Amino acid sequence: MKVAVVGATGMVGQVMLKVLEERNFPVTALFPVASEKSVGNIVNFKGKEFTILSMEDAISKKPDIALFSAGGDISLKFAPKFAAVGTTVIDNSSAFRMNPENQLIVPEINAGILTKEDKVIANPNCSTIQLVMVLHPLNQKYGLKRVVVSTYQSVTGTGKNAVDQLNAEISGDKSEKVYPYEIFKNALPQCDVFSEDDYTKEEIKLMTEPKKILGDDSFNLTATAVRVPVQGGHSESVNIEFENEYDIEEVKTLLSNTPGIILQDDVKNNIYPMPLYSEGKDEVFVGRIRRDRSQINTLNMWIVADNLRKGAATNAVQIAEYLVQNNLV
Ligand code: 2RA
Repeated sequence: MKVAVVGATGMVGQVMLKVLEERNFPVTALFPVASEKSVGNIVNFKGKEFTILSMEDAISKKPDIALFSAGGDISLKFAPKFAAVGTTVIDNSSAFRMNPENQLIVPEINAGILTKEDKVIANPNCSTIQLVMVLHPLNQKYGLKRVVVSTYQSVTGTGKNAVDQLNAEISGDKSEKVYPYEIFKNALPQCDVFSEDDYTKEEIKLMTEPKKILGDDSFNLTATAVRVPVQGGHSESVNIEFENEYDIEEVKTLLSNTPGIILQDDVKNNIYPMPLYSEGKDEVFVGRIRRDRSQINTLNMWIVADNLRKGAATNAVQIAEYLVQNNLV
């Protein structure tokens, strides 16, 4: 497969290259793409050096697949140009996610809807992916009625500059300013910019994308997204009201048997998911599953995943693997 990675020097782009290598994706030619100022620089892949190309040069190579993680404006401008030369684009930006023309895919849930005609496929938001990985089996078994999610999101979700701000503040340097406030020893109830009804764009993604992925508009969903001084992954406190009664042990068994999920739930031994230990892993970790005594058919749980991997790069590569395995590219 001829593969372009657009945004190859960014945090997600770097992880995309790493995951392509780790999973031995059948890359016969690699076209790393980054901003004009990076053209000509070198990226390493499978022990070889590859020169960063301009967007135009990469399009002219007519890759089979292009993995994008370079922001919505770049995706809107260039994804259609790649598609026009026959490339299948898997886009990690929010540009196409809620467009009815484009599929929004978590392979374990809805890859089956993909066809050869899907030339620009949207990769969901990181905090959405880890949430729906858990909601999907539960929805199938018990039916979702209402979901309340509060996130505790890693600074890696904002990018390298935010990681630099946190590390600088840890060492006492408060000059870096990606966020409106210091992030060290703090929690910012703002991920991305504020939008309609005083929700942030991140919260709106969490309230809309799951319904498209699950193909189910029948349940209610509300979210609060918070940035915390963490680097390993996003954590989510989730309260789920089902349409029907459930058995807590049955829920744990169901999730434990769901591919891509690892149950870490043994509070007697202080076993529960934590972002420090999810970093670099591809699974979604679930724990603290407990009945909500304030409301029938309702439970609480805690979900953690590496937002750069299953939340972005790994999910995108898994979509590419599905396309190859099913002769859709
Ligand atoms: C964030 N989910 O964490 C967004 C984009 N990666 O900032």
